[in-house]
Amino acid sequence: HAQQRLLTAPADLEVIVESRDQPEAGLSSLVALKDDQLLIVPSTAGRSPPLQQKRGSYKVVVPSVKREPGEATPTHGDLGRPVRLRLEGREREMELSGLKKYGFNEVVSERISLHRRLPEVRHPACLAQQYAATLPSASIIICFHNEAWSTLLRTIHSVLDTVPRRLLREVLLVDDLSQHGHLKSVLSEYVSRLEGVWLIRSSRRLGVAGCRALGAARAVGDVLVFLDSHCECHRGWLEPLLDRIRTNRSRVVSPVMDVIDWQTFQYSAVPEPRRGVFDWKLDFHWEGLPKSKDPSTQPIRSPVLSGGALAVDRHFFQKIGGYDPDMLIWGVENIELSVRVWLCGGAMEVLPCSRVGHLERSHMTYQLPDDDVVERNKIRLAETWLEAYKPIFYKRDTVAYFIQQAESCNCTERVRLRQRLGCKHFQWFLSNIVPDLYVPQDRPGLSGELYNVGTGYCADYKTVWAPGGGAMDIRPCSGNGNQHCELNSVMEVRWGPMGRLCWDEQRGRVVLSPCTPKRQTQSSQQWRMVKKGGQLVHVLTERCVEAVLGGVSVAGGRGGAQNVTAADRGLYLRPCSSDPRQHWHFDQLVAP
Ligand code: LR7
Ligand code: MN
Repeated sequence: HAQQRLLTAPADLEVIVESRDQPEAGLSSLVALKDDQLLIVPSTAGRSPPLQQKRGSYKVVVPSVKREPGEATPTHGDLGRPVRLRLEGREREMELSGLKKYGFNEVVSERISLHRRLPEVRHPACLAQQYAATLPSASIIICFHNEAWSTLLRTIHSVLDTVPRRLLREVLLVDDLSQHGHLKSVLSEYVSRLEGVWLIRSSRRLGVAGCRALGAARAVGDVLVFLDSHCECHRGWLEPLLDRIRTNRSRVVSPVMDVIDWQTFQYSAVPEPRRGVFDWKLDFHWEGLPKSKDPSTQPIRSPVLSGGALAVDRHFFQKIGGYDPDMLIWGVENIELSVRVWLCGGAMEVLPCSRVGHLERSHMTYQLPDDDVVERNKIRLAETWLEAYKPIFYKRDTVAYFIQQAESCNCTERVRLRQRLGCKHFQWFLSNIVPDLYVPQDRPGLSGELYNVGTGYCADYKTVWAPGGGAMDIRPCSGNGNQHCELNSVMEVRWGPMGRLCWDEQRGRVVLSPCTPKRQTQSSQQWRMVKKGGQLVHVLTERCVEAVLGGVSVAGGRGGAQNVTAADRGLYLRPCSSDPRQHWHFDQLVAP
């Protein structure tokens, strides 16, 4: 505590300073040695640079910050405004190393108050909403692994600043075996001074699901609220969640997850309404919905919820099996929980009047123990819940398929849980919760990698995935499932893990466009396979698909040979011939 106390500083002392009258100095500040003084600069990274000086007495000086008369609160990042710093020298170095270490600008974060105000982003109608006088109490569970000091503390304080005392049973911080020095005794000491906040340490790296399960096991509140360790809660965020659960204990609800920018910490409201979905590679996406006539205060049913902020009745959560304890480190646990909630008697919703900001990092900062962590979690999800639909996933993610072949997943416990709870079948989820999700047919001989005999390459897509579509490409066969496609019974060639893109024709090229409903009349998205010659015929023009590699000369339609550059590489429609570059077959990568 910096209040004019003398500190005795041994070498390499870490000094943490808190100033009551100058919150903008940050909770911890860069402490530089100047003569016999420790100078506190309102900027830093939670730790002082190691002091080179010997043991001695130092006076702590908090530099005064120029302020308008009567201005009590700091201005950096206030109301979610972007903070742009032009740093030089040592501070610039700190900025760059922070970016690398955390995937966000830690120096900016250090300059922002732990109690900053957020902009009002709720629909005006939300402000008039009434909630029951008596609401269930909440246990807020915040798991962290090597989180930065300022973001973790801002998360905690934003909870304490926004949740009425009567609704807050406790805040449980769960340390998932962090190594960073500032998360050790310094944090314990800091937390011990916060009423209602408890720190639990795990002696094993548990990962997101395991860590949350540990917190849940200790919690005593009526409702569990899981929160990422770098969030900022908007005023009034908790009441809508608790009220919705109060009226039906099997509802699992989430705020709208707004975005905090990793460079400037700007708070931005995301477009609404949106819901969470997954594709056939079992990856999670947010998806915008058409604006409905309902007022923007109404809950939005969501097939899947992200894990960033999630509220669930404690008894209901435990009854349906908590989090799958065998989910590794990171990923998929949110999809698994969502599917389970829907199939075992609950519902998932986003509540537009509840908003929480989540800091989106530029990159993932922790090392996963091996490359296949997410794949293994997907296998657990598939083996436990997908039943007959499993092969659709494995065909699009052959890495997962071969892992499962080599060491079959031990999911019997979870399958038994599914049976004990009498959960519905996955087919029910498909037809009732995601009726608009395309279910591939994957017919033998008409699905798989599309191999071109003339080039020895496979049909591919220029970029990974864009909602609008684009030109088809021809590339070396990948074998990993990313090039999987199918010719289905309505003559479409469907592409992409969502199955929403279809082969189409545009100026003589094969392109992808969003699939359109097929009527009686012929569509430009219809294709036919000639089994004997292996040709793929565009029904509307009666032309054949020909693979064209860059830098070679190909036979042009009527005009003879023409030069093709790398940029022109792709699939073209040409008069049908016996050219091997018009010869295709579907290669199955995994057993049906
Ligand atoms: O080993 C670990 N142990 C942990 O305790 C790894 C992580 N964690 C903590 C971590 O400190 C953080 O608090 O778990 C939380 C989630 O990890 P993040 O923040 O590193 O990852 P993320 O933001 O990409 O997380 C998303 O995916 C995760 C998959 O496991 C979880 O479901 C997160 O809740 C989820 N976050 C969001 O969905 C935020 C909202 C996104 C939007 C919009
Ligand atoms: Mn996160």
